[in-house]
Amino acid sequence: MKTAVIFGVTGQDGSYLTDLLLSEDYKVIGVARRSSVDTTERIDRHEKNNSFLLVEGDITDGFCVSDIINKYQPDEVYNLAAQSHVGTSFKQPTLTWDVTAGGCLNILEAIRVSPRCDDIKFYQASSSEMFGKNFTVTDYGKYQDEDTAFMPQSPYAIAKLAAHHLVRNYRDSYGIHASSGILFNHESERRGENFVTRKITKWIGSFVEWLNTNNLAAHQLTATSSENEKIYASGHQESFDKLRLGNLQARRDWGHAKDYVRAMWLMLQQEEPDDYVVATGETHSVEEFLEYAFRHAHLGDWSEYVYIDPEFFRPAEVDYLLGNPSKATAKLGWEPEIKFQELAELMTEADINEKLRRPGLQEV
Ligand code: NAP
Ligand code: F7E
Repeated sequence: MKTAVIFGVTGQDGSYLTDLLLSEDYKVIGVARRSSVDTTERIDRHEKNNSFLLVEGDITDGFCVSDIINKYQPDEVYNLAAQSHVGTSFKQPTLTWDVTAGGCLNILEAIRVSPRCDDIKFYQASSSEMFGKNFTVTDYGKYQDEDTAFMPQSPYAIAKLAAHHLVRNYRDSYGIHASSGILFNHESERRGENFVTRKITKWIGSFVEWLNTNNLAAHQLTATSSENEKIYASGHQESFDKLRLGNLQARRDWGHAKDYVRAMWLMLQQEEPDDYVVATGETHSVEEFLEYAFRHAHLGDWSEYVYIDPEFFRPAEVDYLLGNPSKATAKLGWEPEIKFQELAELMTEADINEKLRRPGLQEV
């Protein structure tokens, strides 16, 4: 039985990777940082599984990371821990740097000094944000792949790029089996609630619940101008706060997290370590996500419900991401199963069902 340590186990990807590794018969050591409230909701389903152990740890504490590596003697180490919100990284750049860049260095050092250094395979969660404003232009269009130059646009992306270079440097310098997955945006029903896709579907879930509670149908709502911050229903006192969003024109290559953790695992099953772009090969705007989600919820025109709030614009934006995953497909045999429309519909349905507690539809 192989042993894997997952840093960032309480996050979206950590929970899907735990599902995958347990199904592959691993012993999984999940590392969660201390918190004043419970953060383990996404992995509670494994609480009673003897192959799953939750331990306390913080990647900014190098001694703690070393202790964990030495105590559990893992075959594979996955670093999914990060301050992962791009907008927050502008407000907390130092913390973002310490966790997202420094934390990765602490893990690499713990592996380097471990007597089992040669037996440990390491995965680093790199990000398409590292490309920032850059893309490769060809006759077939513009995209990002492993050869596209990086031009990061946020403290988060810069910290991720530092970690990315550290991984390459430790691989070249010490022969560590260390791979980075340059993953494009991936979402799910378990996505954090302040990323744009989940923020949209979570709002739809709450709004549908409000309509139901007040016995209202979408056509009874008073048409509101885009400056208005609330939605009113004719003949009713109640109002509902509009969905407040920032830049709707940004384009992303969005896939499903369940597919993407499979790519992480495949990277560590390879003889040689390497870096791979993981993406769907499609790009869509935030506006398109709104269109699909509102249409699926039968709410009509999304623009009636959205208030554009300057608060959610970033000091610098990444306008266009479209990944070319050809290398991952050729070398890992990886392909995404869920694409944009299905993703938007799955997430919308899950958030509506959660609010209405309708039986029948299950989370994937
Ligand atoms: P997430 O949901 O935000 O999860 C981040 C995880 O890191 C959480 O478990 C969090 O713990 C943990 N963490 C934060 N600071 C820590 C610290 N000091 N010590 C230990 N753990 C700490 O992110 P995700 O979407 O699953 O993404 C996983 C990784 O992939 C991240 O590194 C992210 O930057 C990267 N990535 C994500 C995407 C994407 O689209 N999802 C794309 C490319 C790369 P708490 O639960 O306590 O907060
Ligand atoms: O923003 C725009 C925003 O925060 C997507 C992380 O997982 O993927 C993620 O980073 C776009 C941006 O994701 C709101 O300006 C508009 O253009 O969902 P997001 P992200 O910044 O792309 C990468 C690959 C990672 O590595 C990161 O860890 O949507 N947007 N209005 C908004 N974004 C948010 N969050 N909230 C809004 O209200």
